[in-house]
Amino acid sequence: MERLNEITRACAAFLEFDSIEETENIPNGHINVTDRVKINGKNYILQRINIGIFKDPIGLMNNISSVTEFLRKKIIEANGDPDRETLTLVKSHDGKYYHENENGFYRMYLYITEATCYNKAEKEGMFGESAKAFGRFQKLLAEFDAKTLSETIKDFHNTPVRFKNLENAINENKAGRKEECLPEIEFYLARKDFCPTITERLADGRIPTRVTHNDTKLNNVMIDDATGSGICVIDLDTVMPGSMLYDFGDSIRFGASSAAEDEKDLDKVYCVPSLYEEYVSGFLSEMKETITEEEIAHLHDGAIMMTLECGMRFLTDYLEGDTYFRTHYAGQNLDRARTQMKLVADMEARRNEFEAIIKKYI
Ligand code: GN1
Ligand code: MG
Repeated sequence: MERLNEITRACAAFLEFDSIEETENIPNGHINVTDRVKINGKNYILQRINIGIFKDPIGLMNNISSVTEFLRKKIIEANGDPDRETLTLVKSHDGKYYHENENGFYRMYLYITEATCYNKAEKEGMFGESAKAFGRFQKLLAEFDAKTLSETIKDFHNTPVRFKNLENAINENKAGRKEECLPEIEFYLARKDFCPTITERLADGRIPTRVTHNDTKLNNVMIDDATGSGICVIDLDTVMPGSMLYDFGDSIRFGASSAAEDEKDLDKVYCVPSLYEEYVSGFLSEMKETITEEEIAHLHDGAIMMTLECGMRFLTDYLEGDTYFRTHYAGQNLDRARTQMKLVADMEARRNEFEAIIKKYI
């Protein structure tokens, strides 16, 4: 009941209604709280933004409104359907794209009907469709002025900084869990020299800075129920200047894995070559003209880097007492850190095999 009161109160800031017809919590994300709500016969998405993590939520909402308005224009120019192919924010009664009260900071989107988010590629071709959607997203944003975007999380994909954070968490050992995860600590610390591979190339310009999504999990694309194509990229909280390698890499990390992010049986966890190939094919079909030689040369590093980085973040959070990522059971962050380790080791060991796949598409 308390939850329903919270939701009703937040929704009333955006819409006029007598009562909410339906609510459904959408448990996919690890950071914000997301619900589908049905009001006056129409579905919406209500999100409570985690302002402990997104410390400048107004800057964040300015990013999202300018990015979605830019995309809307591009989609209309291409004769697409802007209500389905990009997110549409709902204005509050105060004319803002957010609402804040004692319970939190909220935003509302139109709900995209007849489309679904998946945590695993359930059908052949689905992962490739997500690749095209993320590729198209990045291509459409190529002309977007990166200087107007605020950095919603500082050093988000700065892997050397993430490495330092892990070292600090080990030294501080706040939750007293260090002794439980010595092999995991050793695994991540051993990869220190690899961490700056992308950041140092971005810094000296060998790799171009682009406007990127930075959180390209498969479940951040809506797949059209009727056509099976990736129609809309969602979760725009981390759209910021970055590297194409981040977007490629994070997709592979999550979507080319044989198992869930928190699978306990590590024998089940590896990087699936056929899925990797589907993604490379779809992504490069959209990015062929813009990708540079240096980016191609480091594409597989991108996949390893994003997996390594995410694993370090899970382990850091475990050592700090699970304060960042939402967990559903004790030890989940350690399980997550372990699957990422397994994936990193697999992608390192089979580098030649994966790089041969990339070569086929360039
Ligand atoms: C978080 O919110 P969600 O679940 O889409 C995280 C990503 C991680 C991901 C790991 C803002 O994404 O960076 O890669 O969990 N988002 C933020 O599953 O930290
Ligand atoms: Mg997210």
